[in-house]
Amino acid sequence: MPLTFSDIDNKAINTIRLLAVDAVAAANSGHPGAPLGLAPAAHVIFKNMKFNPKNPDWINRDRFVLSNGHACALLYSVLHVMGYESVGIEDLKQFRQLNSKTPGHPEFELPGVEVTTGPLGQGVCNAVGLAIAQANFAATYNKPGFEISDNYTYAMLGDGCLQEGVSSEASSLAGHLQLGNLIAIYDDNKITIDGATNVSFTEDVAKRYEAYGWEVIVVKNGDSDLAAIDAAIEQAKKTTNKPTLIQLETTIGYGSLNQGTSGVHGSPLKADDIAQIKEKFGFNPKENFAVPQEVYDFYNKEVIVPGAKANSEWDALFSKYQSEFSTEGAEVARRLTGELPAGWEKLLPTYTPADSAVASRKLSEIALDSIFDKIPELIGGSADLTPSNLTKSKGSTDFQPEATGLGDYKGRYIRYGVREHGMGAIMNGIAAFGANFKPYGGTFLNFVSYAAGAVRLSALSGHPVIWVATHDSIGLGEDGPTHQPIETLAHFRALPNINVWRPADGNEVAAAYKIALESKHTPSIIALSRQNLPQLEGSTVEKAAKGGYVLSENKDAKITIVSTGSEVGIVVDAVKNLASAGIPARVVSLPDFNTFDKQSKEYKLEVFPDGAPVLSVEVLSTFGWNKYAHESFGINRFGASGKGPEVYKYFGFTPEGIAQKAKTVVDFYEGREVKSMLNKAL
Ligand SMILES: Cc1ncc(C[n+]2csc(CCOP(=O)(O)OP(=O)(O)O)c2C)c(N)n1
Ligand SMILES: *[C@@H]1O[C@H](CO)[C@@H](O)[C@H](O)[C@H]1NC(C)=O
Ligand SMILES: *[C@@H]1O[C@H](CO)[C@@H](O)[C@H](O)[C@H]1NC(C)=O
Ligand SMILES: CC(=O)N[C@H]1CO[C@H](CO)[C@@H](O)[C@@H]1O
Ligand SMILES: [Mg+2]
Repeated sequence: MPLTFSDIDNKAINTIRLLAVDAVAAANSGHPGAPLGLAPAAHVIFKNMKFNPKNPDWINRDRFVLSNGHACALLYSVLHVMGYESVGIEDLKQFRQLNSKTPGHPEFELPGVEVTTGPLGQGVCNAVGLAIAQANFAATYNKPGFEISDNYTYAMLGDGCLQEGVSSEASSLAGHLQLGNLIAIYDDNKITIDGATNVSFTEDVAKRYEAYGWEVIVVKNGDSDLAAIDAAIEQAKKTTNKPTLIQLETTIGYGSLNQGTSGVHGSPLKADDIAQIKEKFGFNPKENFAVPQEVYDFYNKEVIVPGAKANSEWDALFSKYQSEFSTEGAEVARRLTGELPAGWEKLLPTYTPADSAVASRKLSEIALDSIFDKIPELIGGSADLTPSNLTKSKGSTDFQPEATGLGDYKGRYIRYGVREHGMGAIMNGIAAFGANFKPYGGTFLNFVSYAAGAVRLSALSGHPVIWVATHDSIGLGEDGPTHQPIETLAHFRALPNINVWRPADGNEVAAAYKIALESKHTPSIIALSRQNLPQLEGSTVEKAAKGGYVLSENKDAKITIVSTGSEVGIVVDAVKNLASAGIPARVVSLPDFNTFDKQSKEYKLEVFPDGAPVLSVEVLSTFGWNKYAHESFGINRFGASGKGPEVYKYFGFTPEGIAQKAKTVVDFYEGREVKSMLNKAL
């Protein structure tokens, strides 16, 4: 049913506009332009949405994503008037101040903010992930008469989001997937920071999105035609087999003396401009952060009360669902607590040295296969490397619209296509949906870098997504330097809050999955080999789960060799070499720096004690290893194309080559006092 609008709607919209203007003015920093242009659309969207500000985590709420995150003064103002306790009027006054609840761009932690946005292009991809998660959740659990999951993900995005390539990746996939639950509102104001968009952006966006398989609706007067905005949303809601892009023509900085120019994009309005805009909108120019009581009352009646009612009706429905469908009901209830099925980790395979050598990408496939059926919140996929990175579990079917005949929305395997960055951003959205969704996605380790923008946001927002990153070194061989990672691990190890695993054998792979899946706020990259790796003497899941451990101890060691992944087995052989040359050595396996760094100092000093030098061995950049190692043997150049074993030999990563480096290190440190690199003040 179409909504009706009257004077109070305009007063409410102008209240939101001026709250944003005042917040930016108080901070003397921020972006007033987009909030002034988009307040009408935000108002109409939130009036259409089903959500309960008193229970922001309600699983069946509609989601709203502000992909143009610089417009967050709009979002904070909206959350305030909609009754979110997370944003009081004081919080608006503290906009952009140190440790306020209203930081410079929206952050996931704040109730009402569905995803962290600001890096343009990401938010709309997150919205695609939210829509995928909703479709999967609904298809998995809805029963006739029990629609425990329904409805919409809304996203607002600007010119910048549409210019960023990542949004094209996700939008193309969303069209293919026929995500009718996704409604995106494009702020077509023809302005970015550089001025008019016609200096760089003259494509026909509507045609592009139609070509992706979206429904496109143009609204000519987004500044004031509330009925047209509402009609567009109504139509978008009715279209259930296509996502919808509403191309909304707006005026950036609507009401400002500088409206329609880039001058209002990212600078506070001047005092005289603020005075005139308040008068224009019928507000007292002397008052700041004014919210007329009738506006609060209006939103209370129109949005807050109905939202609370919808939530309590859903609660009643869900409790009937639980008694009617006890298995599914218990499963949903468990997922909502964020706990994995009890004892799931016992399903992970373990290995002994008697087991045969296997590529760790294959070990990863075996691990995923062993848990996939038991963990319904696992939702996998690959950026077009399914057969070679082995991410598709035997039990899985494709997540596809039924109409394609390729699968259905119950499917838990997503064909992302060759779209690593889109995949990363979509996985963030899936994780942000809640219901304990655990997305994982496969690609070559080297191409995780393509998705670095999204990986950084996983870490910043604390989305525990998992990258199954195969072909993790020069060991991939013939594909050569374009495909062989060198700096990749150093880069991601430098990122806060991410586990970067490079497991050496089956037990270490199991440990990586155990920690990755148990993580509630930390993403993981699991770097896996193409080549076969032996099952190591001395490895256990428990030890590897500490991130680093002594694989083979030697009380008389003159050197510790620390290594990761495919080189650990070679180091073990090098140590045998050294033993026959009379040089005792110990071996440390360090599959994940971040997990190891969290162990006690006491434990870390047991692994890296004073007394003997530490040599790191890894066929990647040595950058970062000096945290643990006195000396490093790695590759600080690009790799080489050739057969994997030959490339290893070429760079000297053989038992003999490593033993030679170790001897040089032992000779150099002979007679010197050696302190552990971890034995430090800070
Ligand atoms: C990935 C990324 N690149 C650059 C920026 C800096 N930036 C912030 S807003 C903006 C212009 C965006 O234009 P548009 O989306 O049209 O927003 P409007 O000016 O209409 O508010 C830019 C380049 C950013 N936030 N993210
Ligand atoms: C939204 O909810 C209504 C009512 O439950 C339902 O009829 C409709 O199909 C839902 N739409 C989507 C896209 O889930
Ligand atoms: C570009 O857009 C600006 C502002 O909308 C307009 O004034 C100008 O004429 C346009 N230039 C061209 C070449 O289209
Ligand atoms: C589960 C799955 O898709 N496994 C495939 C992995 O790739 C190999 C070949 O590279 C196939 O033989 C498997 O069927
Ligand atoms: Mg713009």
